[in-house]
Parts: sequence; C-alpha cells; structure tokens
Amino acid sequence: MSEQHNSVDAIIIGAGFSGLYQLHTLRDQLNLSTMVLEAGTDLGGTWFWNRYPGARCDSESYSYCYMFSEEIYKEWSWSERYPGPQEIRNYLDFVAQKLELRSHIKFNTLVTSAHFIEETNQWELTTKNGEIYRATYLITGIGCISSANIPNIPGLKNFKGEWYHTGNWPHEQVSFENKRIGQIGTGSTGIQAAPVIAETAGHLHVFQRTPNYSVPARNAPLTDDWKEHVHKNFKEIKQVVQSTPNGFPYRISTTKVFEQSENERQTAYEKAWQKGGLQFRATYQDITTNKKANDTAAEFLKNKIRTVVRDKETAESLATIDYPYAGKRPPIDTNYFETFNKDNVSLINLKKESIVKITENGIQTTERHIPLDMIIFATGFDAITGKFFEMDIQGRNGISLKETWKEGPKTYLGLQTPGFPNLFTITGPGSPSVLCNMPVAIEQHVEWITHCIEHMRNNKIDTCEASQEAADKWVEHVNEAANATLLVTVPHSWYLGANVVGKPRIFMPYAGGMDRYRALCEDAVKNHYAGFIMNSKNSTNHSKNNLTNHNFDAAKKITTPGI
Ligand code: N01
Repeated sequence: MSEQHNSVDAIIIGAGFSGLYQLHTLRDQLNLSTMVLEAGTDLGGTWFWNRYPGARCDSESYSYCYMFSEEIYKEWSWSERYPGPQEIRNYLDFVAQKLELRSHIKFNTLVTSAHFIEETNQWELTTKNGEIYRATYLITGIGCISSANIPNIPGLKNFKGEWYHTGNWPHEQVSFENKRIGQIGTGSTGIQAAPVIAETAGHLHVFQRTPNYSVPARNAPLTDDWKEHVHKNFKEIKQVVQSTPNGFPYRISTTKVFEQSENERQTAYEKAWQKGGLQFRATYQDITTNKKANDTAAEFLKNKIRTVVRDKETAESLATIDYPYAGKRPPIDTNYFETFNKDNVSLINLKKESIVKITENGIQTTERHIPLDMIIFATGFDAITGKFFEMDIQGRNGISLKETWKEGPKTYLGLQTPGFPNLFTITGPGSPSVLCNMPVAIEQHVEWITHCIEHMRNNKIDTCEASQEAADKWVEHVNEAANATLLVTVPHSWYLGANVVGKPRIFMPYAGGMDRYRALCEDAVKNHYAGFIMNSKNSTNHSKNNLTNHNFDAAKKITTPGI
C-alpha cells in the first residue's frame, strides 16, 4: 500500500458512452468527487479503438445516442443512417464539451490493478504509469467487446509484412494499394471491412472459417426532413427504445412465421431485406426462438447469397450455413457478397483447407501457400470478461475476480459480484449488454448505479455488494433465458465464450429482454435493494429484504427475447 495516492469518491474506468454519462451523474447530480481513467488518448471507448476500414455502427444513428437529455438529443444531428467511428467520436466530444467533462478525465492511463482495502472500504487502483488512486466506489465502463482476440496461429512473429487487428486499428492511414491482403474472419467486422479493402487492394483473400448471414445495411445520408422528424419525435423514440426487448427503435412483430402463407412470408422478408438493417430479425416474433420458423428466414437469406454471388463454388461456400439466422450476432453490410464478384477478391474456405501456419511472406494452408503483404485479423474479441481479466481485480480477502469467475462470470443483474463491494459493472456479464442497443443498456445501468450510490449516501451505508444467493439465482435465470432462444444452439459463438481457447462455455449476456430486465432492476430497488447486502461501519445490518421477496417467476416465460 502506498502513502502517495489521489483519493476521490468515485472512479470510473473507461471514457466511452458509459464513462461519460456516469461521470456526469455522479459529479453533477450527486456532487461526488469523481474521475475517469482512460487507457486511450481520447474519448470514444470502442469507437476510439475500432477504426478499421468500413467500421460503422449497426444501430441506426437516431437511436445510438444518449436520451437522458432532450436538449442534447435535439442539439445534435447525425449525417448518416449508421454512423462511423469518427462521427461517433465527434458526438461524444460534443457531449463532453456540453457537460464540461474533459477536465475530470485522465487519458493515457491504463488501470492495471484494483484492490479492495477492507480497513477503509476503498478501492486502490494502480496504473501502468505507476500512479495510485483510491476511491469509495469503483465503476467499470470498459465495454464488452474491447479485448482483441488474436488467434495463436504459428509463425506470426516471422511474418515480414504488415499485420493488424481490427480492434486495435492504427490511427494513421493504412494503404491497401496494390497489396496482397489476407483477411482472417468473417464476423460483423470482417463483413464490413472486406468491401472497403477490396476497393484498392491488389488482391484480397478472405479466410472464412464459418460462413455468416448478412442483411444489407442500406446506409444513406439523412435528409433534413428526417433530422427534423427525429428531433420532433424525441419522446416517442425514447419511449420505444426503452420499452422494446432489445433497445432498438422498432417493434418486434407479434405475428408468428407459420401464421402466414409462404407467399406472404416471402413478401415480408423481401420488404425487410429492401429496408435493410437489423430489424430483419423482427419480421416475425418467433424467428429467434423456433428453429423451423428460423429456417424460413435462413433459407431466404441463403438464396439471396446464391443470387448475388456469380461464381457457384464461392456462392456455396458463403451460403452453406449450418446454424440459425441471428443465432450469432447478425451482421449488416454494404456490398459484402457483391465483393466476391470482383476479380481481385478470393474466398478461402477453411472448411476445405485449414491454416497451417503464417510464413515470412504469407499464409500456408493445408493445400497451398498464399503470398501476402498484409494480414488483417478480423478475429473478434475475448468478449465481455476479457477486459476485466486484463486487470488484477481483487475483492474482499484478496480474492481475484479471475478466480471468482473462473467457471464463468457470476453476477447479480450484471451489476455486482459477491465479494466485490462497491464495484459496479456497467453492462457487465449477466446484463442484456450486447443483446441490446448499447446506449440504451448503458443509460439504464448508469441511472441504476447512481440511484444506488445516492441511497447509500443518504442512509450512511458504507458498502453494497451482491449476495451470493442473489448471484446464484441470477446466473440460473440468465441460463434459463438463453435456453429459451436459439442463441445457445450455435457452438462457435462469442456470446458463449467459444471463440477463445480455454474460456468456459457459459452464455454471458442476459437474453430475457431489456424491458424485462429493466423491470427486475426496478423491482430490486422497490424491495429495498433485495439481493444486495448493504453494510454500515456502525452496524452490519443487511438489506432488509433478501431475495425471497424478489420474484423471478414473472421472468420465467420468455416469448420475445431481447436480441
Ligand atoms: O468478431 P466475431 P467481430 N481462424 O467474433 C473468425 C460487434 N461489432 O469483430 O465464426 C480463422 O464475430 C471467426 O470464425 P468462427 C458485434 O457485436 C459491431 O466480427 O469462430 N478464423 C469469425 O468469422 C459483433 O458480433 C459492429 O469460426 C477465425 C471472425 O473471426 C462483435 O463486435 C461492427 C479464427 C470473428 O468474428 C464481434 O464482431 C463490428 C481463426 N483462428 C462488430 N479465429 C457494429 O456495427 C476467429 N476467426 C456496432
């Protein structure tokens, strides 16, 4: 323990959507001394790091923003249907300026450890720069897909060309001009990147292990009429995003697939395809829960691939998909399948030949050597828990978070973990997080945490932590919610941690729906923070109501999951 440290009421890790809003509420509403520690050199979180070619948000811009302030909402106008990283960073900069947040953010400050000190009920944080901070409340806003996953393919260190991971993309311009590029990965990122890389690459080789469904994004500049429309309808838009299961600004149909004829279905799917975007999965209520219903959507999308891609073998490699549509996070794209009609693009089907190693000048597969000047890893993330484990987080009695979560994360409502008092995790594991439009999930968490801390201060409570019983029951319910969907049927999904070698296979986000989740969080508060143990120095009385009053039964029947 050091004698030299900075001490504040609250520290937030991360200066993305979560960190900025949490700083505002704690500093400006509760008057707490608050600071944000951020590893990057500027605002943005996910959007600070993800600058890869073609990067774009898949939530529509008018819903991918804060809604806590009507004034802020109406002062900002988005230029395109789906914003890119620069425009999102500009937006966050606008919010930071408006709320004068920058003075309380310390950039270039990577937190390496956070230990709970029992004697003072404080968290002590150390940074890579060797600084030490203490705070009563520690809040993580570290994002869910922020820890890059670079597969352990033999030989990478010998490669003499350039290589990049999309999630750590250089700030300087990367030129693909006349270069032979190998892109590994065809998730949402790879599907966005390939068409843009192919525009200037000498040749692009796309290494595909698992083919993917994709629906056109149909991105476009927004008209002045549209901008005026969303500003005028702020209240209605907010009401919709806060009441849907996935936080998106559209309602999921209440019609089931087999309530309509084949002709009606084809018309409905075609209409959704033409409209573009993630709402394709909202065409019918049961697409994400009923395999046979899902098959009809899957078949429609596979046929689209076969229609677009001219080379029959390539089309089959792209369209032979053996898992349900939206079973993994469904990408949306701009000309992804069309890209394979270009002469300078080839698909390497890793179901037919696999990567053996990276050589000095290319990739060796079981069939051939492919010479390359650049390798791009669009290989995803150690999602949801990865960033936590990059820090040495220790709670009561020096127990580490890594140890506590070694068989999978165990939280209550994704907000707190037993044994880690006053540690609040925005969009933590076990909350809807990645299954929800992120800013909607973030606002709800920030506001819940703010009210909880306000309650603690008003009632002279020193520590709040989830009870073991509550966490155990919640983990059970998170599994139950996932099992009601087709999400658990995809063995290679990052929702399950299956993309990272050695990671336990546990479904991490809460699939029961943001609307249901919001109600459960409110219910816990109404029941005197049921499931949370509140302690004061002078008394050790636990929260008056324990979980027996807290009813998950209402949450049992999941008909419209939040995906
Ligand atoms: O990552 P992914 P992502 N050899 O894990 C392949 C969000 N996002 O960065 O499926 C060969 O989905 C892997 O293959 P497989 C969004 O939530 C949002 O694309 O494991 N291939 C897969 O094809 C998304 O879901 C936006 O068999 C290997 C790919 O790499 C999440 O980020 C935009 C491999 C990884 O796909 C992650 O998407 C972009 C190996 N050794 C992303 N290892 C928005 O618009 C992995 N792969 C907001």
